[in-house]
Amino acid sequence: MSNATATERLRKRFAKWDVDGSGSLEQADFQKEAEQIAQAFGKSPSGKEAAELNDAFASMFRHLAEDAGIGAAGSLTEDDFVRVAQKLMFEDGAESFNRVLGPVMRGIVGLCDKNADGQINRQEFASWLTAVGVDDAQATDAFDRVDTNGNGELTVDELLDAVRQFHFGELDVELLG
Ligand SMILES: [Ca+2]
Ligand SMILES: [Ca+2]
Ligand SMILES: [Ca+2]
Repeated sequence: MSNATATERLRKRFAKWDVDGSGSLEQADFQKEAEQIAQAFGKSPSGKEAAELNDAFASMFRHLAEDAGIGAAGSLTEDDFVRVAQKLMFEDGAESFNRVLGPVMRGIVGLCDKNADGQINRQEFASWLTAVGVDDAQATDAFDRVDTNGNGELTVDELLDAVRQFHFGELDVELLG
């Protein structure tokens, strides 16, 4: 694991999540992010799936804000974000990470899971990566790396592991856009 890679990836994540470009993260950024993700998956930004994803982002933001010592109505600076996200990933461990990011991942899976079996197959994954801007050629390779038990379906846990590994610099598949 390279700590420099991890920090750089968190800074990029911060920049992506700062949807309004204010230089800090607020609850409102995540509402816009949820709407944009829903639209990228061809769903209505005011629909049920977008609302669920918005709730999931809101609960994640509350956790990060609390850890940073600010209220849920406050703003997270880039340094705050990198510090609390690093603590979550490198100190708190997989269980805490999955608890905080799990609802967001389930929300995205809900948008992408066309056959509604709670898992992501190859075809669903290809449309996921298209929605976040990864080309098809990379999708097959990425699927095999995320599908660690090789059963042809991605579970929420396999997807969460992949996000952690991406942020550890161990995997180059960016699932969150
Ligand atoms: Ca912002
Ligand atoms: Ca499915
Ligand atoms: Ca699997």
